[in-house]
Amino acid sequence: MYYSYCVQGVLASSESHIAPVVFLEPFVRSKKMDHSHKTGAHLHPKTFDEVIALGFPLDKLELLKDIHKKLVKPLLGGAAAFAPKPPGAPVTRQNQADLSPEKREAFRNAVVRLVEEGKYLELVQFHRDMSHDMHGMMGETGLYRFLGWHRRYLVEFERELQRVDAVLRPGATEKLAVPYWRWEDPFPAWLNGFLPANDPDTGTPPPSRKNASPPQKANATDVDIIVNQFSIQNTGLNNENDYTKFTYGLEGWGRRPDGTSLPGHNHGHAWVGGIMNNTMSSPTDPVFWLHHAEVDRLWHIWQQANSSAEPNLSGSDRIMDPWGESYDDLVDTEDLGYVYDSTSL
Ligand SMILES: [Cu+2]
Repeated sequence: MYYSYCVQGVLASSESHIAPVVFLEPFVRSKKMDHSHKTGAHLHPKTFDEVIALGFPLDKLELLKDIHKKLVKPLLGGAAAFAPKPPGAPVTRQNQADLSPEKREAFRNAVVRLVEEGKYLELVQFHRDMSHDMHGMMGETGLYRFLGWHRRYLVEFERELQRVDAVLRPGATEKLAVPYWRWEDPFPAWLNGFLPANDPDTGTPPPSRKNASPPQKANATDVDIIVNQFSIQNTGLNNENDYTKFTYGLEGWGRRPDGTSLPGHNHGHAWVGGIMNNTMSSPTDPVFWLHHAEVDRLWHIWQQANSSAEPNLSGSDRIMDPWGESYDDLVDTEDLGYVYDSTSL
């Protein structure tokens, strides 16, 4: 089950009608909820194209964040089990372009096995549950939770990959890790046509990818702006700090020095297209994990030079539900069982 926010102040489940529907002053309206997704005011954009077009509508979202805290979180029940750190040395996440044919095949086979088990759909459902408040389009808290939440999410996926890979390749000397896809590189050709999971909305194979602009995915200059020139970002938020400016640009809300939109994470989703452009169900496409591993790697690189920068998160906002870890548990990748093969942009 997942929840959606609507600007009318109606809170409803998109999957079933057993979820609570809450009307709140002063947003109660007599007209029915608009599900046309044609108005700019609608706050659950279905695609990353819409997310990009929406900008960062902070004014309306702060109220909804409050609604979420008071009314939704208590209804959601317990967190998923804590995943302990795996034993042994950390695994190395590699550039997908450098991955051996054996590892490419092992990755694809492990994903197929997770799909067959039903585990893959369980993982996708974590991302479809927008009540976890893990994207900037959900407001300021979502902006600050974006990096920590997705880091924890990738760890969950990586450990599931390793679990099934140990069965599929019992003699393997190296554990699988999530590869990363540098945005300036072309789409990983070894994943062409590889869409083994069904669209959770329809139960049928997802639409094929587009892999074309617009929007542009970030080039080398854009990535340099995101990581090294983050201080030029003007978020308009109160109490903005280095962390605010960096995550704002990396997620995809930023500006280039000439004032044009700075392509970041959001733009990569829209550029790949197909189900990657679906805000909720994008992890259905396995390239999601490679795209987010690059987000995570760029954060890791930035962290080395900006170790004291912190998101403005306190209390339960700091806990990356449905898991039990707080932001503080997610600062160091080695603690989570992985390192990157390169810390160059
Ligand atoms: Cu994403």
